[in-house]
Amino acid sequence: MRPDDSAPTPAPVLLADYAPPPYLIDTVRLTFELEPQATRVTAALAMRRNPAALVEAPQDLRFDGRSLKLIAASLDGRPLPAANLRIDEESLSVPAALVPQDAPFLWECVTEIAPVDNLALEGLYMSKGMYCTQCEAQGFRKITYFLDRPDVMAAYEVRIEADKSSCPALLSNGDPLARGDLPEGRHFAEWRDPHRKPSYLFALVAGNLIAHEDRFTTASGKPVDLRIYVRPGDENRCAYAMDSLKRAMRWDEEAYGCEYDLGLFMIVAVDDFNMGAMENKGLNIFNSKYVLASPETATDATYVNIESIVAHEYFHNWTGDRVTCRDWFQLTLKEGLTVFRDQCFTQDQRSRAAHRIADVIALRGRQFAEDAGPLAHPPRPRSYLEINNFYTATVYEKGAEIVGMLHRLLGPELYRKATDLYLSRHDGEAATLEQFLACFEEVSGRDLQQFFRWWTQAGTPRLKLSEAYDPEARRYALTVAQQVPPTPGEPKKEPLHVPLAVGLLGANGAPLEIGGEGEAQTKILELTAPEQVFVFEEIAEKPTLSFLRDFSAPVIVEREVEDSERAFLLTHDPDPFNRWEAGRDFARSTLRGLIREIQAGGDPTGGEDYARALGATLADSRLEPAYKALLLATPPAEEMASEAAQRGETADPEAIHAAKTRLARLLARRLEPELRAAYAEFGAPEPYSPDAASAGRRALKNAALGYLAALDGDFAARQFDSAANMTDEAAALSALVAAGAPQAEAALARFHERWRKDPQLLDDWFLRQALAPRADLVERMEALTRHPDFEWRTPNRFRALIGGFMANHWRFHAADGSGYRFAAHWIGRMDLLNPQISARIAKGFETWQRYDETRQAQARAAMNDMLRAERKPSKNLYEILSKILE
Ligand code: B3K
Ligand code: ZN
Repeated sequence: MRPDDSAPTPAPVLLADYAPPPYLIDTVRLTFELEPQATRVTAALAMRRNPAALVEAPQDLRFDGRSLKLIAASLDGRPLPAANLRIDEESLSVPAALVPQDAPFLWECVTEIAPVDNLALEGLYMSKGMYCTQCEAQGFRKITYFLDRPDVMAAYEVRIEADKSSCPALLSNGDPLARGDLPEGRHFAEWRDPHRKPSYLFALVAGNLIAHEDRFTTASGKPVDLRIYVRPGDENRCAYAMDSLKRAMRWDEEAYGCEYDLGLFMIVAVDDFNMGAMENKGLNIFNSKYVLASPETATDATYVNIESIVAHEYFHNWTGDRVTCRDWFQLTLKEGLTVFRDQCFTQDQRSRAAHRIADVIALRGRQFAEDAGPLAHPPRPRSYLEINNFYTATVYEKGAEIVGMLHRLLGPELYRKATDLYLSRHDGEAATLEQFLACFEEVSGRDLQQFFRWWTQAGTPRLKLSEAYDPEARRYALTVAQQVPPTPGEPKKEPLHVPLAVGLLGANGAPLEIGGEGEAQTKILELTAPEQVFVFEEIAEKPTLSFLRDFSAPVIVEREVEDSERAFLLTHDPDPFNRWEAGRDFARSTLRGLIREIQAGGDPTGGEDYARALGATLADSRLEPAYKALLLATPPAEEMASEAAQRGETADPEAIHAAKTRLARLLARRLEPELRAAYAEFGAPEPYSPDAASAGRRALKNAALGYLAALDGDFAARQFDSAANMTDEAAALSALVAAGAPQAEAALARFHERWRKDPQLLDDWFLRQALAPRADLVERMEALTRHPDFEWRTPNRFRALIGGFMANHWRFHAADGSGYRFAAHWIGRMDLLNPQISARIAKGFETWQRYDETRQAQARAAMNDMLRAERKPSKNLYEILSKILE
């Protein structure tokens, strides 16, 4: 189905069209005269022809530039009259005849921009009186005319001039050079970044900011000043981010041999930000919610996020900044690799099993859905209309799994050799995935060309298994077949190279000897053919298979097993991931049964077996509290809908909701003694510490509370009233709201009264309500959008209420289409201001084909409405919705 015919159809950018730039920029000098309405930017670029350009004939000098007012331009000091330039909405070109071809030349230009009017938050904009930038992917062209592509790398010098009283802090990349006063209450600062970088890593910040300071000494003894800049009043909420930063710096030295390379590293917290954070060289800019934390205001989950995002952005200093991407199609080269690095860091800092499980839940929830729907694309896409639409779960999380598979196939030593080679060989360069993989091939002597397909082919592989055991021959044979279903634009798929970590268990639950690693006897099998048989000899008894341990590859395993086998693995599998997986699978099969019973009408009866198995694991003293908390969380509605789609069935939001409610109540009743015991054991007040063990105890206690709240609202209300930290307070509030307890309203009112001055907690207050399982939720949402605190232009607030609502599976997919219409109305409004946010949130519609025809018609109408020509949808939103509708 094509969207409305009158919608615009912009031209796509193709990977196949990549050509090196005709010109290069060696150095950049920028002067900013900051004014909210009229900031002057003077740029001086030392340039030359690119000797590696493919075309011999002189080329026009074409700069990217958007929404710029050109004041003056010159080449080698000679002014260029406007009549000599071709300027359109996206660029400025100087005819080839005017551009020196045999000698370096100097391009200078003055442009004017209005940061205060920049509500798209891309380029130079203002957030609560402070100037800041966001240039990735193509925001620099909204600051000055430039060759705004990652393979043009230059050394930068920056001078910032601004009002001294409103902007005491003037920051840019690299090292500070000079600062001083200017007439009329203004002052200046100069910065120099010695490392060549692409324009997307440029950053500038100016405002009333206070630095929380610390110091770090690198492995080779170089001192580094560390500063986290925040608004006055927030400086006592930076300690955890700083501590995370220092741990990340040390970890990167130890795990990758990567040392920091400047004398200063800065982080700035900004309230209005399109995403989580940004890795600008030496000057990371963060969404405040991933910097600020105190026990009273931040939950354990926030602490974990801060730790991993601080680490992620810091790790980009090598994987992204020192070695960047040749073009935006290679985005996963820096993002997949850096996510893999931050995941390993978190696992090392906290519990390996619990965080591997959390990463897989996130991958399945977001990436598998993307890979199975109309927006499926390979981690290295072949075309885009708007690159900002490709900061996806596929590029990031599947990209990380791909690097993880390389780690698994080669082992830790060769993996490290390969990354050492990659980082030294391509230091200061803009690289490709081919160059990255070549390093792995070189150090291992292996041919990894088939493996490369993981980056170029979309879709999640499906594996089918069959087992045969021959007691006479003491032989066990496992046949694995792989198949990738077609995805948009890719009808035919090639087989992939898949590492499969497996183990076999005997009837007593002990691992069988199969020549594998460690006590769990885990063996890595390499699947490369469409179908392959793996034979295990000397197997004395019919084994139970533990397949895809630690989730060794991002695949879907299609295998029907009995609940008794799930219960057996849930008790015995020595691989903690697979043990949890058995429990999750058991929960899914239980919910499936309940859904079927509900659809058939009458009172559902299922769930008793699952409750018994879960009760046994809760009583198992060998398991960590954090792990038990994970086992207690039943699959979200989204996972059940996605599973129905995988089986070729129509997802039924009403039945899923009813089944989940029924199971939660059943578990609460059947496991009440165990849940109360867990609550009593871990519920005693203790001074707050964000460490993993304490967080794990709180997680189990609050998971228990979540169930018990459905039986006893006063129980959760008591915790809400007496909580000494935000983890306990927010958990109690969520439990009350999720259980629809009568005490919920009073708790929400108190929470608002207590925290209305704190933007992050106000976001949370909106989010909790958007997630409420209430039949009348859309009316409630309409009222919330009229609430004076609903500052909808702020991305965090918009994401909390509108994005939160779209994550409320039951209500967003309401049969009457009210959820779709509500979301579409707000996405359409946001699109006029901030297309990155509207397009990202609109992805919530991507699963519309899983549902019945009535819902599909409602969703289609809502999407077509957003695309109506008179609404002038942005290129970002157009690309997402037209693909979803196709
Ligand atoms: N590289 C940035 C994301 C930029 C998104 C541009 N729309 C943050 C990160 O991945 O670290
Ligand atoms: Zn990143």
